[in-house]
Amino acid sequence: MSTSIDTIIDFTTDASLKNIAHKIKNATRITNEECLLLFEKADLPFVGALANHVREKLHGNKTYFNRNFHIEPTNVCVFSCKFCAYSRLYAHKEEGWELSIDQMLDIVKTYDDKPITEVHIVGGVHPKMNMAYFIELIQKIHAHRPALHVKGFTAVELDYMFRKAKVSVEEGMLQLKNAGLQSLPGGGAEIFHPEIRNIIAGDKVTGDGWLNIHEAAHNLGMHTNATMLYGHIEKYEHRVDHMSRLRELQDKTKGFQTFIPLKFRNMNNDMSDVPESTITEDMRLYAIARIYLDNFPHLKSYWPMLGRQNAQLSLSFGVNDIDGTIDDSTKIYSMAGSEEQTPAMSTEDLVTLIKQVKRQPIERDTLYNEIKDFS
Ligand code: V47
Ligand code: SF4
Repeated sequence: MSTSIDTIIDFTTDASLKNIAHKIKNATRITNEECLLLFEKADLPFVGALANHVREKLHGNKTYFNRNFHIEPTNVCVFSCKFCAYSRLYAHKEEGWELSIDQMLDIVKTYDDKPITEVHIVGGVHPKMNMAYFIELIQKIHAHRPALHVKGFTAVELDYMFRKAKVSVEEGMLQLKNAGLQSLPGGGAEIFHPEIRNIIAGDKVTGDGWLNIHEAAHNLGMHTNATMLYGHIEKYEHRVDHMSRLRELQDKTKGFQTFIPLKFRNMNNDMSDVPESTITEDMRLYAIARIYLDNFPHLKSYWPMLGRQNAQLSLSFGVNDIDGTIDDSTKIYSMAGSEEQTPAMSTEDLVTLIKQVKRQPIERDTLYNEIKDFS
């Protein structure tokens, strides 16, 4: 059992940290300066107790997962993010893969007799796969299995698609929504601040561009997620800046569902000399995100990248969602050095993982409607 917030308040001698603990107890928002202070000064038990308080107030012991599968249309990409172990430039496309619409539909059909609720489509930015191609894909998936929720395309893919099709962000989003796209995943956010973004992902959509695309989706009533790639060359200030831009947009639109911190993995990429963050630092980040992002309903740890044991641990540090029963088509992390080389967990595995730490496993759909309580 974790320490209660009252015990933490009693035992904290540092006045500014004590004040933050009082704020969280009273459900008062903390400032950016206070968030930075937590990164700089607060130890894991302190932020853990506060985050757990917030988590249990919001969700009790409920821990969500969903049944989904991924389609990765291609790993050929016009961009060259330094941390990416997954993409291949078009000039080396023979080393990569490119799926036709029929091949992707065949993947969808392999799940015909399975109780899957979501397909997650995300991949590299292929110069020849354009908006018309993806509209056709979405329409065909929809026609084949209308109840399947189509969550797809990072703002990076969308930005490229819209620019190539010469449509505005608003017009492009509307066309995809009309074709059957229902929500957006949170990828491509990395670190918004240009000081870092220009170094690690300088040639793709800017932080403002990413936020713009999510805002346009929210304005159409679509829900989206947000990620942050952390634990590389960014400083605490950049994390605070990133989360504050998300909190601000969420105040405006309320369209984000889940914040997903993504731990930088350093294998097979151009940043292999950058050490990975420690597990203590990972858990501190989850906890601080839960404390700071008071308008985000959910905090997700993505087990294929963090590893299942660490994802389980994160359930004590603010996390209330551990994604889904992804099958082994997800290559983005195994290629970057995650311990999950073939990321697949059955529903039973996920339920056991959650129950082992005395939380309540709930299957959800993409929009967090509860499907089944497994407790
Ligand atoms: O944007 C790439 C990250 C993201 C590495 O919304 C890396 O439900 C760590 O966003 N080390 C794509 N991370 C995946 C993504 C996602 C995943 C699961 C669920 C959802 C959701 C979204 O993967 C990229 C990038 O930030 N990534 N390379 C790496 N070496
Ligand atoms: Fe391309 Fe995405 Fe990899 Fe960047 S992270 S190189 S945009 S596949």
